[in-house]
Amino acid sequence: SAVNKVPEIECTSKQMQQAIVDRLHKGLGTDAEKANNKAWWNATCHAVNEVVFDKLTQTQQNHSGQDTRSVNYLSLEFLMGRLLSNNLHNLQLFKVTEEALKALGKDLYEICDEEPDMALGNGGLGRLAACFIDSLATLGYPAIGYGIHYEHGLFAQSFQDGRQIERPDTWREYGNPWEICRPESIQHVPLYGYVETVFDEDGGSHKVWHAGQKLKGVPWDVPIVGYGAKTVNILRLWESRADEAFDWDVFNAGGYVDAQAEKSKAETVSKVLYPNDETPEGKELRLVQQYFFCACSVKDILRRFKRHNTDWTKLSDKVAIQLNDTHPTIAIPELMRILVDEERLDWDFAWSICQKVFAYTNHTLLPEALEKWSVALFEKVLPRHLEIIYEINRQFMEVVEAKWPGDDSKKAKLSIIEEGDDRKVCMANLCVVTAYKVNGVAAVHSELVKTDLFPEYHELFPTKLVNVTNGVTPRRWLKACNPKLAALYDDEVGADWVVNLDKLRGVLPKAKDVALQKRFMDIKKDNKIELAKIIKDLTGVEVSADAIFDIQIKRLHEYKRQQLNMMHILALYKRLLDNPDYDMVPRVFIFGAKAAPGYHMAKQIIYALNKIADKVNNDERVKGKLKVVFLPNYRVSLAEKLFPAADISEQISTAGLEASGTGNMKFAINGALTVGTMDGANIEMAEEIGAEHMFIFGLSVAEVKELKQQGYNPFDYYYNNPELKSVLDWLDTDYFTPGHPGALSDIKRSLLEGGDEYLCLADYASYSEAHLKIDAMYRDQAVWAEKAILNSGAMGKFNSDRSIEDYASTIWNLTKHPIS
Ligand code: 26V
Repeated sequence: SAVNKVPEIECTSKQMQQAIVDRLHKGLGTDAEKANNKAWWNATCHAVNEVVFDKLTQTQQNHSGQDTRSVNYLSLEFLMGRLLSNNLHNLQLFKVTEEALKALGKDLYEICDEEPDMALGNGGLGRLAACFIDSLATLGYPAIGYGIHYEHGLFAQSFQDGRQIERPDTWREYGNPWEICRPESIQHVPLYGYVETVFDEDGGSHKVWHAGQKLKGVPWDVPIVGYGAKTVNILRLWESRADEAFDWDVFNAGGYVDAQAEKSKAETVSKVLYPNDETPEGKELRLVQQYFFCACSVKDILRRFKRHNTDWTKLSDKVAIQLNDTHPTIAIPELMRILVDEERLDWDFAWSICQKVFAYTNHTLLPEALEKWSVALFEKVLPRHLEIIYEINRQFMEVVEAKWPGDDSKKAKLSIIEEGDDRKVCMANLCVVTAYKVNGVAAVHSELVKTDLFPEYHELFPTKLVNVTNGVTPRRWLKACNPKLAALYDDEVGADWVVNLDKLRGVLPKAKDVALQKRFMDIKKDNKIELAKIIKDLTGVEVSADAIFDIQIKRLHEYKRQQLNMMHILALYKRLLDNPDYDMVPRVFIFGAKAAPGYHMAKQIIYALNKIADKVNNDERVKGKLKVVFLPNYRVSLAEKLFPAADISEQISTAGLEASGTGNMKFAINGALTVGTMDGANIEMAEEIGAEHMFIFGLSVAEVKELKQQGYNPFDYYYNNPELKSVLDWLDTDYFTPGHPGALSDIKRSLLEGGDEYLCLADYASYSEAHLKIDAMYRDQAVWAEKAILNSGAMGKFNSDRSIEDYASTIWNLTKHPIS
């Protein structure tokens, strides 16, 4: 697009040197002699901010001046990672800053490594939000991300005797140069208390919520720099504080100490990110967190609207609110409450507005992950919102009755309130009833949302459920993380692939070109050598860059099947022990994953993989053939080192369970070949790349359903596959945990007596075969190189700019407002 072509900012190396040294002196009170790398990082960030803030002001003035329609992306998670390298690339100042620092005796890559990750998310859902706001700014759309300013992001992980240890993440212990506090935009949030009905003089009545507690929401803004640096949007993160005004009474009554206790209670609300274990517990603090952030955001949205508007019919012209999963659902009754109780609009009018403002994205089909809150808890924390939900539901039940007269089972299924001993509020149902569009995140997932998750809703609202396939930003996930491959693409297809990833198709006709293949494979080798150094640093294990780097990085969950990968590793190990001449291309299996602290089986799988790694890596008999490494503390910044160095990408979820996946895309863009099931976005990747250029294996969604229907018995596979049996039996011995037989037995148990919910045994043979094909193909480096190029070059569809254009046209009805 024309928007992003010309480098905007003129800046010489001399000027950049001056700016950085200036920040060292005047901003940090130090100098080039004394400064450590952290100080250099800080100074560089502040130098960059001088440009960023300028563009930020321009963008905000422009959007506000034109009263543009904007999208408000509400998400409990934004997994931003580091910002310096990305901002430099998007400002097109990376090269000049690299030169400037070099002249000052500093290495920009080392300086970038000083930055703590902004880990305000768990995994796919949070990282998607981060890619989306990058794309929104790059494309010139008015957009604002709303989230929580967690003091502690996702826990830091280490291993002790192979077991996961969690420690608090301290990303902003010493401040963060990227955020700006905006006390002028503070919001106040009521909680608890009771509802009073006030009778009006005209004979009507309205409700007044008398809060039992109030919080203060302090916004921190992080500038989001679009590529080409025309548009700089903001990510607004809310931090909770005690509301002094509210607690003044306690204070005045001489309760100074009590007031301090109240204060720290209020601050716990934004203290820590909940680790996702796909089984939301009905924790009061989590509900308060959700409401706190939604209340602040909705009020902020309305404040901006009211700057230019008095006519409420215009709200849906100016505002779209995207709910990232059900976590921000409480924004719906909150908007209703403000419109009805505070603005005193008529219910039906307010409801019609709500139905035009909210859209909802579903990110998982796992039934245990669908949020439900107990009515009793709701009544205590948000009494007025519960009343509003009841009224929404009462009216909706009339719609259901009209469609299916007398059908109580339909009503039970569709009701926002789940009846029973412990009545529950079903957040997903509230979303689907209200939202004007509901989307899944890959084609197959969106179909399953229609057929399996919400079939009755789909019948009732046949145009509501749609698909928007996920994507990832090529700025971070190719240009910044893989500079050598990026430079090759600049040469081959022109530098604007960065804003038009379809351009990569230009390399497809040349996939057999020997010179191109050599450059491509040399780059991969360089990246593997770099990763090998990191592996040595982090684990002490030496790996050879001549081996196949086979990588599985994602949250640890049974449906993602790290245990299937593990079974195959054990089989290879066994083959090598049984037959020292067993012919295989050397392989390094690399894992990175955090387990939710309360998820026992996930933690066992980490433990098992670490124990197996210990044994394998120290076994002289398999030296040079097999290595296994589990990298501690997998996070965005580590991912940036892993994707560029991968030969094989493991995408092996049970078909039907991985909504999309986005790591799969990052691997392929960087030239890894996928071994994967027909699940999530793998299916669409196969359409783009050609399934023959991937290693597809395992049961399809339909076959999974059929097998489960006819009654799946893992023992059938266990007894019929001697290798599989011996691998599982190995887990019962103390071979990997000397002196502790049975330490790994519960993994075996869950795969056999436990019923193997995720069909690892059913897919094992097919998976093992796929790996034989990988081994055979890798021996022909020309064929491998060709396939790698065909994979990378065909990934145009999976950039988040395309996803955002899909949202903008099919859901948000948004227009670009490029800043000139
Ligand atoms: C659930 C919970 C429950 C309790 C507390 C915190 C928490 C946080 C997140 C979740 C649900 C996470 C769902 C999720 O991450 N889905 C992933 O979304 C990706 C982006 O669409 C997609 O690529 C992955 O396939 C999907 O698993």
